[in-house]
Amino acid sequence: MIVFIGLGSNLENPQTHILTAINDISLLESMTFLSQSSLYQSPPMGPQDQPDYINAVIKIDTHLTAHSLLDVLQSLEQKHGRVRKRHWGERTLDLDILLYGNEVISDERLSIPHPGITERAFVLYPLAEIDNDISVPGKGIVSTLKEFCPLDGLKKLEANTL
Ligand code: A4P
Ligand code: MG
Repeated sequence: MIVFIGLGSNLENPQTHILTAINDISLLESMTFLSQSSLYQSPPMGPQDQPDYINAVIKIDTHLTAHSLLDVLQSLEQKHGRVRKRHWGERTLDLDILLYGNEVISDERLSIPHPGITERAFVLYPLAEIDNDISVPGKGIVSTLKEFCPLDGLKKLEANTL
């Protein structure tokens, strides 16, 4: 299954958290790393008294079910010292399953496509960088969705390596 994963961090050198997480994911036997967007910086969505975020999106191929993939990603979040504080609050590493093929999943653990995709510049712009023609089930094509989504201060970073 082709899967897009959104990465976000705004604590303890966020750029390093994102890049090491991408590297960790690329080494996992349960998935094949296919491509990644640039890193992007943006002001926080939600509580404003927290640092700017660094975000990126990666594309992988995996045989894992969406729920097993979530288990793997959550243990990676734990490895990066993630402590859940407040909703939409600061975090060392946030891993969201944005798209799982063309599947629509809605249960107590998973909402796929990720409900925030269409309103979040820090998700849509990196997705479009990987592939403008990605389809978000029930919502449309990424390039079109992007036209209706203001940048909200999103900036592409030049340095994308450790
Ligand atoms: N969950 C449901 N669907 C999914 C999915 N598709 N992928 C469940 C991953 N997890 C999913 O996650 C809570 C639960 O969501 C998980 O246990 C899983 O079962 P969480 O990350 O602890 O949730 P949260 O932080 O309380 O809320 P939420 O809505 O997940 O936060 P977001 O959407 O991750 O947003 N500003 C900028 N500029 N950039 C950011 O990346 N991120 C956030 C957090 C806030 N502001 C931001 C950014
Ligand atoms: Mg999350």
